[in-house]
Amino acid sequence: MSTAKDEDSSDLSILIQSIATSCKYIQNCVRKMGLAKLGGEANTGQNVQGETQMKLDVVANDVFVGMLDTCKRCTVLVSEEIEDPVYCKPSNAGRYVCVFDPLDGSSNVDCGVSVGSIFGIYRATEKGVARAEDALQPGKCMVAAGYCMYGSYCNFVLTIGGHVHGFTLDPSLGEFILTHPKITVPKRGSIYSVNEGNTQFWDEGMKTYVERCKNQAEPRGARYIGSMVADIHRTLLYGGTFSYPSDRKHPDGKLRLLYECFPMAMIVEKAGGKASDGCGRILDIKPTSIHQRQGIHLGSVEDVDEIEECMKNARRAS
Ligand code: P6P
Repeated sequence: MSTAKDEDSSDLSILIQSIATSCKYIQNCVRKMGLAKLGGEANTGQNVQGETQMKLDVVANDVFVGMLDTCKRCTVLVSEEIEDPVYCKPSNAGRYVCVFDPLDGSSNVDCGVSVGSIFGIYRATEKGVARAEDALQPGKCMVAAGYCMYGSYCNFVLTIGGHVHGFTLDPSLGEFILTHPKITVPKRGSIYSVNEGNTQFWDEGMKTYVERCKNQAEPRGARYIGSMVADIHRTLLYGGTFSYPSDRKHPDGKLRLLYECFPMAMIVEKAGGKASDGCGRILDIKPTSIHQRQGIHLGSVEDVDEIEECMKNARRAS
């Protein structure tokens, strides 16, 4: 006889499979974009973020919403592309909340830069009952998180609370194959990743950290792709740091807390790394709105510790 725990894990497995299937469809669209005339802007104006929607943003969002509603395992969906939460109809309502950015970095897609889908999964407080507040749980309450990078290879990276594993899509089989078991972030890295075009807007602590990276005996390598999934995937595998700090131009940061920062923070932490807002743990934050933005630093523990030290010293000196 199946127990409640068995049903829970079965439902989570079905939900994750639905996400993986959505990612397979999206990667196929990304690969064929130029040929299928899926490039360029969607002519739908700006999305809730005030960003111009690309055709692939609309396709990716429709695929995620359609798959996650019909898989009958969710109560509430939050998408970067949709202003309000989507409440699954009672006949489809399950036991999970899924938050996602269906195609992050899409402004890069026309020039062939790697992009990706990001998702996080929470348990609903009551099976089958859609509640808005269930989408505003702290990141540490997530039961699973992951992303799919559409790059030189298509990699589905996932944690369900234990290790972080990476699965590479075999196009000939149409299946994700385990290629990166138990991904572990090096304790220290030799790369820093931040948009230095914003230097004039940073606080002193961030300026100090980047100067340290440049002026040490063996200078760190600067790498910035401008597509969060690609920058995080590199940081996860090679170590170092990725930062999008809050600054005078982005007082609350640019990246969205719920479906960008939280999932990436869970993945990096479960891989032995660290995710900070500059002084505290990202996953401890309790969101107040579904599209709120957040400054973030994540990657190798010792490197993120160094960023926090620079921030603390700057606050003391001010
Ligand atoms: P900037 C892409 O638009 C995105 O949301 C993330 O994928 C990426 O890390 C960030 O914005 C890049 O922002 O201001 O450096 O171009």
